[in-house]
This record gives sequence, structure tokens and C-alpha cells, in this order.
Amino acid sequence: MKVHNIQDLQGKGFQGKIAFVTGVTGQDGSHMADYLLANTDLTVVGGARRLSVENHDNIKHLMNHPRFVLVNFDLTDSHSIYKLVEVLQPDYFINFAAQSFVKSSWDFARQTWETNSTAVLDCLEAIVRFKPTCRFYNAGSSEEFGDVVKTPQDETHPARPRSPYGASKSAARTIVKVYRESYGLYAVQGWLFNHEGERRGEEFVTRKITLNVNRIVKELASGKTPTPLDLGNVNAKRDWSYSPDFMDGVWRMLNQDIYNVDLAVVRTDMMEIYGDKYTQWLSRKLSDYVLASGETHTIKEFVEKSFRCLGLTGSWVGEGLNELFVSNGMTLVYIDQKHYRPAEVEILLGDSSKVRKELGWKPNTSFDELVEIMVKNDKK
Ligand code: NDP
Ligand code: GDR
Repeated sequence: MKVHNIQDLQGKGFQGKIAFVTGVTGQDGSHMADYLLANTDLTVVGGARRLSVENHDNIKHLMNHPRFVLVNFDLTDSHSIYKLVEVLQPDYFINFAAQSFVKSSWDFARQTWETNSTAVLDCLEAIVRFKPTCRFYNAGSSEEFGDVVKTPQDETHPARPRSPYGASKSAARTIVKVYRESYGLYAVQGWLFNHEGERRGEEFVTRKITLNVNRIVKELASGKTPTPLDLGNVNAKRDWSYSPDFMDGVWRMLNQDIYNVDLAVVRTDMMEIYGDKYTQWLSRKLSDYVLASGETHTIKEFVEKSFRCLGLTGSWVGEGLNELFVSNGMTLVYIDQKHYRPAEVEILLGDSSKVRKELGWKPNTSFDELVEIMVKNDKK
């Protein structure tokens, strides 16, 4: 795929409005590109950092799309952010790029902070200086709730992060709010609960399970004794959804004056008439929203359901580090302490009634469907 340098975009004369999506090689960035190309007439410019070996699997289907452009971009280089906004003049800046793996955030705390917090400040500053009417979305997380004080968690839950990752997302939320209120930017940030799918990175627990369950069932079918899957805290609970369902929620957050009935009344192309003043007025009315399924499940349940999708049942025996998932006398899953985290978020369960009521969003894929989609995909 042709990857442009930022300077190449100067004077390109793209048709219509432009959305810049960071982290486009990742799960959400690639789904966001698909969503925008299918549902809007925007030109989508995807930002990908330069690597010695390309990782374009999630976007290779977009290679010849006439409204998709790929550009070299690195969040940890503020020059790259400034240049991009100045040259491209995007109408939407959707920031999905991050050091997104919670477990690694203890090993790479500074890199996590620089990518997930400092770079968000740079994005906001670039927008203030070069395109103040650009709408900005930053990828907030349910990890910000952390050591939860109430269940389910909604927008009023306090920030109580448990990892450098959660802390970095929480800091980003604070600076987004400050810039929104100081400069009248259209800058918002969801609290997205876990969302998964076929493009999920292989180190996250759901994808690790669906890949390994397939491997184990294949080994059993060929008469081998399977190598069991090693997991960490299987009693943690997560509120899992399907990533493509969340892209519509993010888009609605970026267009609250279209989807929120109260704001839509005053819209009628105010932007064209009042420009910056309209954005400033709107910024005072904006909300950040929780996106979640409203169900929580343990890692154990995800394991059981994944095996069941391939016709295999079993049971958990033992406790703590000695817990095993056993089927027909064979151990299929065991616990390895190395996957435990220095501090764990034990339960996440989201209450997304605000976004459902105000912006009309809802997820379309159930937990059972999600597990089935992922298991079937990895069977291929
Ligand atoms: P992924 O890990 O799949 O994607 C992250 C993307 O960020 C990758 O494309 C990665 O590129 C890119 N990236 C990392 N560092 C940089 C950098 N310095 N410069 C430019 N690009 C960089 O994550 P998801 O798609 O799952 O998540 C998207 C966002 O949503 C993240 O911000 C995440 O923290 C947040 N989030 C995710 C949730 C989920 O359940 N998926 C829930 C809540 C929030 P490369 O391929 O080169 O590594
Ligand atoms: P999470 O996702 O930390 O919730 O962050 P992850 O899939 O890594 O962990 C979920 C839960 O599973 C437990 N677990 C294991 N996790 C992994 N990765 N590997 C294992 O072997 C394993 N065994 C048990 C974890 O301890 C944890 O409790 C995701 C990311 O997408 C973030 O970017 C995002 O912000 C949050 O979801 C919401």
C-alpha cells in the first residue's frame, strides 16, 4: 500500500471533508475507517507509524479505495502532529492510536504516558493553532474507573485507575476537558468498555482464547495430547462488546448536534454561518459518553463458551493458581502467575443508558454472538 509522507498531502485537493484517523492499522482505527467510508462521503486519511516491517493486515482491503489515504504519522513526535494538522486541515481528528495493552503499561510506563497523555495534549494544541473548528475524539477507557466504587459504572463514576495505562487515559480526559472549556473546541472522549472482534490483537485475552481454543481442538482431532492454554486471573469480569458496533457510537459523539434531538433543533448549518462561534457555543453543550453492552462475564465464561462453540465441554477444578479447565480427563487450561498484573481491575460493567437516550446508540451484537464470531474467524 502506498504510504504518503505528511508533506505529500500538501495541496492534494481532497474532495469534501476530511477525517484523520490515528491507529488505523489497529482494531478500532481500521473499523472506523470502514465505518466512515461506508456511511459518509468523507475522505479518510489513516495515520500509521513507520515500522521496519509493515503491519497493514487490517487495512489491506482499503488499498484501492478512492477515498482512503495512508500517511506516516507518529504520536510521540509532536512535529508530526503539528505538521499533519497544518497541512491536512482535517474536519475530524479521531485519535485511536495508543499503547493499548494494559499489562505492558507497567513495563513501558513512560512510553505509555507519552503516547496516551502527552501526545493528546499535542493533538489539542495543534488543533487550537491550525484548525480550531476540527472535531476531536480521544479514545477513553473503562480502565479509568479501575478500582470501582459502584457497579454498574456510568459517566458519574470517579476516576480510580489501577495501571499506568488507566492513569494515562485519565490524564488525557482531563486535558481534553480543559481544552474544550478553554478554547471552545469540539473535543470529546468516550469511556469505551472492552470491545473485541476478528481484528483484536493476539495478546488480549479474548483473542488469545479464541486462537488457542481452535488450536487445542485441532490437536485433539488429530489424536495429539493438547498443549494447554496458560491464562492469568480468570475470575476478572469484563463488559465485552463487538468493536464495529462501537464505531457508530463514536461517530454519534462526534456529531452530537445531529444525533441529540435538543441540540439538533438549533443546528441548521450554524457552522457555515457562525464558524468558530458555533463550535464554541456547541463545546459548552458537549458530553463524554460510556459505550458498553451492560453485561459482565468472567474470563472463565469466555473460555467455556469458546470451547462450546467447537462442541467441547469441560469444567473448572481446583482453586487459585492450581485451577484447571478439564475435559475428558485432559487439562485444557491452566493458570500461570506470570499473567497476573501488579494491580487488577476486578470488575467492569458499564451503564450506557445516557448515550442510548441522548444519541440513540445501541450495540447490535450479543456476548454469545461475539464469542462465536471470534471463534469461527480463528477456525479459518
Ligand atoms: P490497538 O492496539 O489494536 O491499536 C492501537 C493502534 O495505535 C495501532 O495501530 C498502533 O500501531 C497505533 N500506535 C501505537 N503507538 C503509536 C504511535 N506512537 N504513533 C502512531 N500510532 C501508534 O488498539 P484498539 O484498536 O483496540 O484500541 C484503540 C484505542 O481505543 C486505543 O487508544 C485504546 O487504548 C482505546 N481503547 C480500546 C478499548 C478496547 O477494548 N479495544 C477499550 C477502551 C479504549 P502499531 O500497529 O504500529 O502498533
Ligand atoms: P484489558 O484487556 O486489560 O481489560 O484492556 P485484556 O484482554 O488484556 O485483559 C482482560 C482481563 O483478562 C485477564 N487475563 C488476561 N489478560 C491477558 N491479556 N492475557 C491473559 O493470559 C490473561 N489471563 C487473564 C486480565 O488480567 C484482565 O483482567 C482492554 C484494552 O483494550 C484496553 O486498551 C482498554 O482500554 C480496556 O480493555 C477497556
